[in-house]
Amino acid sequence: MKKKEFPPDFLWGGATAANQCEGAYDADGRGLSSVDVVPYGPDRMKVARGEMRMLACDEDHRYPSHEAIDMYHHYKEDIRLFAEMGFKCYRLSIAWTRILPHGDDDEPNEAGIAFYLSLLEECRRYQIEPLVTIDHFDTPIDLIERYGGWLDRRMIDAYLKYCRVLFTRFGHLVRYWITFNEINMLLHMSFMGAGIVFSPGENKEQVKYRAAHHELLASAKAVRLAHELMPDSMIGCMLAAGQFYPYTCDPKDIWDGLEKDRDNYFFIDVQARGAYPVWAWKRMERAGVVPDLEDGDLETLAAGAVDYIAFSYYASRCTTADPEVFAKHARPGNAVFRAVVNPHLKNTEWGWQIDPLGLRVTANTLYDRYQKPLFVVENGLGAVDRLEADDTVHDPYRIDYLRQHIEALRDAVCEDGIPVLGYTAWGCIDLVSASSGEMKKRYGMIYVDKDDSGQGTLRRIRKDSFYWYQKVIRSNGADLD
Ligand code: BGP
Repeated sequence: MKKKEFPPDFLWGGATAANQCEGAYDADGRGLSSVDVVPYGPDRMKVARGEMRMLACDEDHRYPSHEAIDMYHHYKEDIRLFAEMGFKCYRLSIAWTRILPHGDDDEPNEAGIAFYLSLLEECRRYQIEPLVTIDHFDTPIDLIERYGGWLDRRMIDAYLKYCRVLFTRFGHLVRYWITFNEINMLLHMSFMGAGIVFSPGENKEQVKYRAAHHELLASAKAVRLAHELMPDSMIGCMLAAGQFYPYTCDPKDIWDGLEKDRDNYFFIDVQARGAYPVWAWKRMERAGVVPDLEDGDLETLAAGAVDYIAFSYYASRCTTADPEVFAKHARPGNAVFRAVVNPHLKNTEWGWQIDPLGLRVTANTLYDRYQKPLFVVENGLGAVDRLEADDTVHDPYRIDYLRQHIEALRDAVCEDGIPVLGYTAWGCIDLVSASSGEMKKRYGMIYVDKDDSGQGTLRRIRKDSFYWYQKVIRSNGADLD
């Protein structure tokens, strides 16, 4: 490989999730899912974290997933635009309840199958490699009502039933799969990540680690099933990555950073190596939260190691062991990850810290730890854009962010030799924000005319970043100007 060049088969593209873009939440037999009842507004985080029970929609709330950007009816136009940008890869997720409306139906919903077949064929028509997330913050409401979400072991069989349908019906069109989106989010947004609603007085940590054990078993079984039914497939895990930096060089801060990183690596250690790391078991024992092991569980995990490590990267994180320093410098707002502000970095409008070099740090750490190929499946800048009267959107801030991160990734690939399969920019078309439910937090290179109150024509408009990314892909990452 020549210096500073991405590999020739590098998979450039973009990423979305069904619930944040498809809309049509009750069309053609689709069942209700966890993400459909997470509302816009002040209750959103409470529901997403599992602190407020909402298993049906009510009149007092608005639910952004119901229409989103209506990709269900616009996918041909959207994929044509992705192809125009030069995408080699499109990461999407399948909505579980479009396929199995109750989560574990004996017969799949053929209308749902037909929709995804058509969408995937459309990708293939433009030589776009689809990358499918099997479960992107998506637990069928019926299963939550019957089982209480992933806390219950029976979720594993339901998930496997769903996987079997996906692999048998779409396996000829899809080579790359991810078992769970950002599996470590289960610890932070337990309803989004695992369909869990906490009861008063419940030991939350115990519930989370039990649910985690079930998702890890399900992931391992899905890997085996994928390899059995689709021998050429590549099936990966995925984490919300971003290294914790110590606030100072005080050894206590270093240890604190290591411990916080372990919260996230915990999942990937199991999925990549096929076993719980020693410290994890000790830690769960000390906290009294060891999951229930059944015969064969450890063998299942051992036999289900993933083929590659996918991750999202938006920012690094910063931490301190000193409670006073923490209180003084804590990140403001309702941040998903508790952290302190890193004084060396700038912030986005939503207070996410911008750290391109952190992507190189994170990629190196992940490869050192697992020695499996990596895939950057989310990265991008959420920002407010303005649609000009002449139908243009000038977003130099987004181009800057992406340029710096792609440069850092290029260093990881070219200078450090890290094998990276591809890069899919998050929310390549504007969509609903997962954490805030807003439309105005836009990531796209394609603008969608819709606002936070749900108004707009849903028209698609190319932003400046559209043409910039087109050039990046055409030059295989050599031209980032
Ligand atoms: C990740 C999720 C995505 C996505 C992204 C951006 O956590 O996998 O679904 O939305 O973050 O986050 P947000 O939409 O909250 O800005």
